[in-house]
Amino acid sequence: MTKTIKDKGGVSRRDLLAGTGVGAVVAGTAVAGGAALVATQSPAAAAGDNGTVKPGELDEYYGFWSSGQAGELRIVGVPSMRELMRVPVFNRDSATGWGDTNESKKILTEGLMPETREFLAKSGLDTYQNGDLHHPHMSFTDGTYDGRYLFMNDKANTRVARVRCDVMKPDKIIEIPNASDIHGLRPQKYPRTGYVFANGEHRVPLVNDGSVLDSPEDYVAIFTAIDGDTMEIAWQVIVSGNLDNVDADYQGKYAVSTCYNSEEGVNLAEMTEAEMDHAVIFNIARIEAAVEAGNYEVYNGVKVLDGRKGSDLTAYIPIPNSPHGVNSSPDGKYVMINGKLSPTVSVIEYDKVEAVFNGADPRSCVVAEPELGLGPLHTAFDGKGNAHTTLFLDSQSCKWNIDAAIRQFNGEDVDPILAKTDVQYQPGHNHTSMGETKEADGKWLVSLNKFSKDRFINVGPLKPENEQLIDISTDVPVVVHDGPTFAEPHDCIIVHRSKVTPASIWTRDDPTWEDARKQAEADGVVLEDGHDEVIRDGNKVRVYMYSVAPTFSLEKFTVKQGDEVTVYITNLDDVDDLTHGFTLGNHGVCFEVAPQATASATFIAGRPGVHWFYCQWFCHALHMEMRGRMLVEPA
Ligand code: CUK
Ligand code: CUA
Repeated sequence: MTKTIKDKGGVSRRDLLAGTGVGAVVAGTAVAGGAALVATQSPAAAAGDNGTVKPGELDEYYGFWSSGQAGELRIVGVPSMRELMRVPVFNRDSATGWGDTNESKKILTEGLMPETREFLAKSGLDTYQNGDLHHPHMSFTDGTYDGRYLFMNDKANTRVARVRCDVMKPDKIIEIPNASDIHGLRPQKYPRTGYVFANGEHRVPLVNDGSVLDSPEDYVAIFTAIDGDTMEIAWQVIVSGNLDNVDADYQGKYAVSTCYNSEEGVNLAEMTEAEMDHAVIFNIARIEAAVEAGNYEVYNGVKVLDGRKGSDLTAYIPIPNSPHGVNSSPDGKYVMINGKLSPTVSVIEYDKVEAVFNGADPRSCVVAEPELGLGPLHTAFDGKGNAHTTLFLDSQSCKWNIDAAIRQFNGEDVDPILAKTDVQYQPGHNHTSMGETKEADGKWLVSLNKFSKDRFINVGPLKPENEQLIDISTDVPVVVHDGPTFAEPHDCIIVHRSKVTPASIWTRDDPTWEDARKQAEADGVVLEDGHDEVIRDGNKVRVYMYSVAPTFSLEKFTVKQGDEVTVYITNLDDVDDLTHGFTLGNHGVCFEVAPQATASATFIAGRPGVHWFYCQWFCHALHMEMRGRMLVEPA
């Protein structure tokens, strides 16, 4: 049964509940076994202050949100659900100049494969213009967040990016060779990150050079381990089936991926034919030993090991049916494989995995398989032994007890389901506060719902999604906030603010503008000095200037039509929140220069004439006056 959105004609149950004036609507739903849970609201929600962060108050958590096909990372305050910042990663951004400045272009291009750069150049591009960012995850030390980096995938163009948590900007973006479409991504939790595991979702020929086309039996999917410190690829493993999501354990022994399409088909009918697919468990020690022993082939400069069925590097655990999400429990004992086309979540006990690698029946590590409802996609944890699973088709979040599920699996007459909460509508990922770490605190759950339908005033045919904040501190979870979002956050993490300490101003020796610093030195300019200069070098012109609110140090400079001009701006203001910008009229040039940063862009001087440049970041009472002229002489 697919849950439809709402009765169009009459008054629905949701209308009635919504009419109580409590923002929180929860439906206690009759569950298998007959015990109906009573709809409830938490006392705090009734008082109207749960999830409310008053003006001037600060959030307790950072939410790091993906944005799917928008290609950026978003920072959201939790529990207020206020969007605090957007961090462009795989996309271009008009406000900050990400994708246009020399500094960002370097990060966006240097990790591409040479042949990619070559074919993009033929289209007049330095790099891809889009990305599909599904999974942002923070680096770990000893099973919890360490505040160093965020890692994230680009499904569209097979890339992985790293964002520095001190300045909240990407510093490395790499293309993954041999794989096709990086989807699942998680960092190693223990002892530290360490590896970043990335799943190539689609099966392609290895090597994909056109010599193999329409013989899918020769296609493979590739699992990649990236060194999170260097952002170089450590090794890759070929697997059977399509790879979907991945998680790591809390002992540093295993990574676990879901695989659908064990049929290895190429169309929908073929891909969903079998009742059982599998989870594949990667044995990290054995893989490292095989690398050490030289048991690999090198493709595109990367060590590739064969982990297909029958290999001793991997274990294939049969799972019903096209499983999707994979989530390790914070006690480190279990990993949940979410059934998607099966109403079940399969619980694998990590301690039973070693026996499987030593020849035991692969299903012997499955210790529970509770039937939760239709379309289980992802599971989050409260750190108190309970799990919350999104039910896409039922449009519900299901709270269940892990121990009870195990006892039920062992034949005891017990119902593991504790509550079902309606969400609006069709949830994909969910996430709890600190829930993917050993410090899961059981306070908040966010349900990332794919459709908002009638929850907001109509904005036209393209609707926002709806991300709901759910209070899970009480026995029955309570929805306390609706949050519209633009396309299309798949996943998020909720990180206690004590784990992250971003800087307020840049430090002058930051590596981001190292190229600018070197060029300036070669030109006899010291960037920090309050030094401005216009250097002509053939038809290349380098313009160095600095900004101090509310002025640019150069009020004008002169170039010739057709010159290749690079403008370097150093923001000498060292005051918190005093960002300047540089927008050059009619040249497509615009970038951010935060306090103490240097940024630059290169462009061809266009039409002869006067072109104003101005600061586009409001910085001062005289911000409108912060401008100057580029004079372009006829060629
Ligand atoms: S996936 Cu989108 S709902 Cu890319 Cu993590 Cu599950
Ligand atoms: Cu500087 Cu506005």
